[in-house]
Amino acid sequence: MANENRKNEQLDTFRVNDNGKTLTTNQGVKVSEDEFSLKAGERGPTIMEDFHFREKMTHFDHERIPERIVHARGFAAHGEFQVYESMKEYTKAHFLQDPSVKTPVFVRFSTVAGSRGSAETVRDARGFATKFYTQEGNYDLVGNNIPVFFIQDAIKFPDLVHALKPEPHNEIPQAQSAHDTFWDFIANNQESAHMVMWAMSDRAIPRSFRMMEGFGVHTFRFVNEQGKATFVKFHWKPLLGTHSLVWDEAQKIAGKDPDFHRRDLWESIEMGNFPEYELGVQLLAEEDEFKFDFDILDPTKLWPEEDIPVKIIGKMTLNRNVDNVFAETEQAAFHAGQVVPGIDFTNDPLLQGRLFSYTDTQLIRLGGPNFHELPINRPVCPFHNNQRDGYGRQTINRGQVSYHKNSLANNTPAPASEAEGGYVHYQEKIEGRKIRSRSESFRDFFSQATMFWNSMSEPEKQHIIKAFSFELGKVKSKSVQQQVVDMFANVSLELASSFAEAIGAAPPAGEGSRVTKSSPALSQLNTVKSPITRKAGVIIGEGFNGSEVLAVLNALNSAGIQTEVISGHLGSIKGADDTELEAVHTFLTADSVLFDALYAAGGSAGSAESKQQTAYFINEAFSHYKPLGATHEGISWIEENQLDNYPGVVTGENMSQFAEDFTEAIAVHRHWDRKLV
Ligand code: HDE
Repeated sequence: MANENRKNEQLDTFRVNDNGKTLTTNQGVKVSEDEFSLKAGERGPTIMEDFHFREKMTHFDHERIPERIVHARGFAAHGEFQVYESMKEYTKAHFLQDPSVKTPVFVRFSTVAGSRGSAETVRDARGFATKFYTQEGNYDLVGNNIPVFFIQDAIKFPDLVHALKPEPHNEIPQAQSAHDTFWDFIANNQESAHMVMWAMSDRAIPRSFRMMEGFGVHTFRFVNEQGKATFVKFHWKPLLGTHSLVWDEAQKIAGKDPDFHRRDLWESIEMGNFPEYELGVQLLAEEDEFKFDFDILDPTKLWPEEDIPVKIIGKMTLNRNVDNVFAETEQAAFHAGQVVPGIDFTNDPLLQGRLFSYTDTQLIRLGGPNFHELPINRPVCPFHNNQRDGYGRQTINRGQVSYHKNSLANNTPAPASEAEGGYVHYQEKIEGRKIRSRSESFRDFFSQATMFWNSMSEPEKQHIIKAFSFELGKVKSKSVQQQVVDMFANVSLELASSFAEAIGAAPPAGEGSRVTKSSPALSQLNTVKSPITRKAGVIIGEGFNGSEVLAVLNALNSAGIQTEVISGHLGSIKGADDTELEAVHTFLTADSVLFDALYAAGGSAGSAESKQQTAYFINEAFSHYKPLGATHEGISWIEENQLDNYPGVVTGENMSQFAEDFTEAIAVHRHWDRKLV
């Protein structure tokens, strides 16, 4: 049976529309006055018996809850998931059996380090947490946009996060890893090398939540009806491809629009441009567990896609924004340990620790053990057990019995057998001594970090060198800087020498790496290139060539590109032939960093200030390798700034040809072959 609207129907029973209603207290008593507290005389003191004032103020005083210790800054949307073909051979998970079943999902994207109000385009990993409301209970795939992690054992997580967060003595810096304690942790916990390479790469500054991959990171298990297990790694692949910002742009957006990523997601969904991601799995037979030169339980390692292909098994579409960010996004409680029959864990020591931490954190964050009753967290299937009471309990469990086993209720609620859908943990044979140590097979910290480096294109390598140079350039301790240089010499001498020079450190002491392996799938240069949903700013002045510019805009729009007009003032801008275009931005309210491309469409260049601003916009977009287009008088704006004749700069007299070429240039995303002078 299709499951598509169950979550929405369930949420609907909690939705309230206050619009047009009479103001009441929480007790339902109509309020006669909401501007003046009850006083003893017009100029006298407020009186305790003012129950409306007391209730309003008390509620306000308690409106904040603790933010998430990590991933505090996040944004979410609803959607649905459908499998392309039955995965019966590998898993009995119900939501992965039938292509006609639509499973409701709720996805929360996040940064990791920053506080709840921090900017969104900072250099950081992004959380990609998906809650599947399946008919067998909730399944949470709580992943990141980077396929590996900093540490191998969960016991180090508090240390990592303490080092990453603002330093405790002065609470600086916010939402950044560019400071001493983070890099001190890295140099002294060298298992982090691989993830640091990802964090210094373009992956850590995504263009959009809609254009980043997601990874389950750990190795999980699929278990089929026959009880046979297969190791599995989960991937989300965005249909729009994986694209990033450039660092200078990311930092500027953090000031110009700290909500850049949530705005992008919100607006795309409102416009009907629903973000889509395919679910991929890498499958590995149990008997192949030891066939690799890394341990498949080590979360600092990925499985190269060229060795173990990603099988695409389904698609998720995000098609509905939340009604209320606090009620849904903020109160959503994800947990890596929430699984359904057919999906099981492995002994990855990072995963094992997560299985404890996620429930524990909700207890403080959401104030007690009943967070599963919050509308966003409720499963869409029935749930019955003997758990009772606690803060904020909403369910009214009827009857006398709240224990198992019992006879007074015929021993119900009763456990289900495996055949009836009861979750039975995979019976892995375990032998060993209790020991605080790490397996030797987890010891190689650098080979995959080098593989990542080897897989990068030249511009991506340059970005990584710059990122290290920036981050370590902010580190004050010379000793920490030098330790990091020496550490990354194990990854690549070229890399370590380059940023050592940039930060004035001694050349690296190490010998470099002998690893030659690379994995083309890791380079973003090989991603899907599409103009769809890209945003082009259209700089226009009074008296522009109405019909021709409109023809260009129509052609761009039909190619899926969004166009927004920027001019010296807001409102109507008149073309030479009385055509009108609505300027929705001025040079004051917008900035080139907020667009994927700029189109200089001509008309009067306007005041000296407008001319200067136009030059600033196009030069900045150019320096961020963005496509630039120009027609009519716009061509001279480009020429005056000597930006013509560069890759990705398109000028044209023939409008349909121009629109076609400009669309192609936009699809490329960034023109790295544009050598900046
Ligand atoms: Fe998390 N992580 N984590 N994490 N994590 C949390 O749970 C934790 C790890 C991830 O949008 C917390 O509800 C430990 C890896 C996401 O609500 C907390 C360890 C991955 C989110 C927690 C890890 C993640 C969290 C904080 C090391 C990628 C946001 C608030 C063993 C696979 C979910 C909360 C959302 C959130 C603990 C490592 C992803 C404290 C102990 C690896 C996407 O429970």
